Amino acid sequence: MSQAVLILIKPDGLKKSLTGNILTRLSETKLEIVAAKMVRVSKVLAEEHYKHLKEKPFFGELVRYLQGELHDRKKVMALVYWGKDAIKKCRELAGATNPEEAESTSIRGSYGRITTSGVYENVVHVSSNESEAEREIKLWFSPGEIIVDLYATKEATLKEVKTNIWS
Ligand code: FUP
Repeated sequence: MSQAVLILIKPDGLKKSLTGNILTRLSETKLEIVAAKMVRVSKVLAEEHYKHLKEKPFFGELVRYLQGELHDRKKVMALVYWGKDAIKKCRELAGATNPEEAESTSIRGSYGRITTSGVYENVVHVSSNESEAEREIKLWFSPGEIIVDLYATKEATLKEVKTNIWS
């Protein structure tokens, strides 16, 4: 069954120049990239993304990590991969959440580390299941940024929304 999955190349992955390497690894899955962009991550976005971990002692540091505060790289690369068993395929390539437990040839096993404060710097995020994938994709992307119709949409007329256009 075709599925969508959110992938984030986190600030440590960008700082270590792993983007090309990670995309090459992910291309082994033969999945289709249906959305991609660079994102400057606000505190609100990072907190919402990791809201299931709000009670954890490492939550504050985790939010700072996703915002790039620990790596002087205040951005992440966000992508949506789409295709058969997308979540399972991408999570297998990513490896276990804890880089020390991740299979050594996986992305996290190869490039992740645990900081002295205990946060897993694990290079990539991969949605854990279909409902999380939907929640996360809707959080990171608007419908027009994705080249296939993944989820139901509705028409809305936005009035007085201030935005920048090319001059
Ligand atoms: P995953 O689905 O693999 O991203 O795992 P989680 O949602 O459980 O964890 C999200 C992030 O929290 C991980 F990417 C790293 C961080 N984390 C820690 O730093 N320490 C922990 O003990 C667990 C998670």
